[in-house]
Amino acid sequence: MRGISVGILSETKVPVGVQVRPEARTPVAVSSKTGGSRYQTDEFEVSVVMPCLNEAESIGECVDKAWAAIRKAGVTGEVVVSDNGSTDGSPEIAAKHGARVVFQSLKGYGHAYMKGFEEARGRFILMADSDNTYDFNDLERFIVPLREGADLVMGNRFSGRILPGAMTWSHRYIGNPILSGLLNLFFHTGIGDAHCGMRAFRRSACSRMQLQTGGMEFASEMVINASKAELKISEVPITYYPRTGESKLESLRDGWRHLRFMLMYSPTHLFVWPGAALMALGVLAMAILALGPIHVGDVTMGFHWMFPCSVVTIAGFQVISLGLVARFYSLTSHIDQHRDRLISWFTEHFRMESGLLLGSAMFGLGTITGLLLLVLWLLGQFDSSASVRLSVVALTLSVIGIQTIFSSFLLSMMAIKRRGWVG
Ligand SMILES: Nc1nc2c(ncn2[C@@H]2O[C@H](COP(=O)(O)OP(=O)(O)O)[C@@H](O)[C@H]2O)c(=O)[nH]1
Ligand SMILES: [Mg+2]
Repeated sequence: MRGISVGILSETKVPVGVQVRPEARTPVAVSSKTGGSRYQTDEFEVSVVMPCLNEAESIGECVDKAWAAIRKAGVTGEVVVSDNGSTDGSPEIAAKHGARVVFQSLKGYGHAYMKGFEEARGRFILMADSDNTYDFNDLERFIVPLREGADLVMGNRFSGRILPGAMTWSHRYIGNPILSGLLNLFFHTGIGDAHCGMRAFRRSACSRMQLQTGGMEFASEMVINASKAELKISEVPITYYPRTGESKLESLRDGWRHLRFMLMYSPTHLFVWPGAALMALGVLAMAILALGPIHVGDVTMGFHWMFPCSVVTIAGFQVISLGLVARFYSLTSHIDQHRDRLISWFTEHFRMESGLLLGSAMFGLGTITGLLLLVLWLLGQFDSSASVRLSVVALTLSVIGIQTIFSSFLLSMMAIKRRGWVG
């Protein structure tokens, strides 16, 4: 049934918390900073939300199909189309076919969806592209798991079908597997098709996903945040059809945006593990070389090799320190409230004074050793190769000591906000 008024809404730059439409049944608007809905009560069972950017060739058909699916499923519903810059008359076509068109002033796929979710009034939201790639008849398959308690239902094109011409070879065998693989490696979501554009979720779960990104990386953010918020996620196999009209996705730009988002949402993977690997490599190689030259075939590796090892060790330590600061930052600034084992251990055991003591001990040991070597040199008893080896170790220790002292201060400053006072 099409029980609601149809038409294009003007751009809604109303302050949050203000009722936007005059309809008697419109519930009171509430805050919706994170992609959550502005409506408190469920007006319909399902809101079908579509983002649209210049899809004049397909939008009308998609809206018709969405309405047909709502009727077929026998549920109450609405079709919301979110536009933020079409120049081909798509919004007018969508409205003519019975969609409620909402406008977003900010550009991008993510922003369009956030506006659509904000304006949705269904108990469940089904989201899908407006390019004929998804079959709205699948609506019921998405609603059933939601009715049974799932919070988010993801379509899975790989366990369903991908029709010839629907997905490019590079997306199917390179882009999607790499990005989905990294997503699951970093965030353990277990989702088979993390970039599928057809999904449904419980509207009340929307604000728990804390959605913020404006571009195509929104698709990753939703899956990652839903998983971090421990929402109940299920998957349904679906069919993916060839697109009508031109794709708005730019593979390299958007692939990078997904990757960048995943890295920034996981400081542990971005900083801590690579830093730890660098440092372990540097320390190990330096320890071996400190004992004397090593021979690899005809090549002899003397103390000169300790310089790059020292650089690698210091770089590794700096990256780890930055990683801990980044992790703390995401905790205190509420970017990521999830606590993995590393951060739990660290927040429990880290004390600024311990960091200062450890840093001072390393700095002191390194500096005293350096001074002793200086005295030996002044006395003319400087054995070049053994002393240089020792001085590289001493310098490395001093630099790491200084870094430890100041990183401890910085981490404690960040903890002030979290715990009320330094740790
Ligand atoms: N409103 C709006 N919709 C967008 C934007 N970018 C993409 N879309 C829509 O989002 C859906 C997905 O984009 P599409 O080009 O199909 O990307 P693909 O499915 O990854 O190839 C389509 O319905 C587009 O019309 C945007 O910046 N604003
Ligand atoms: Mg598409």
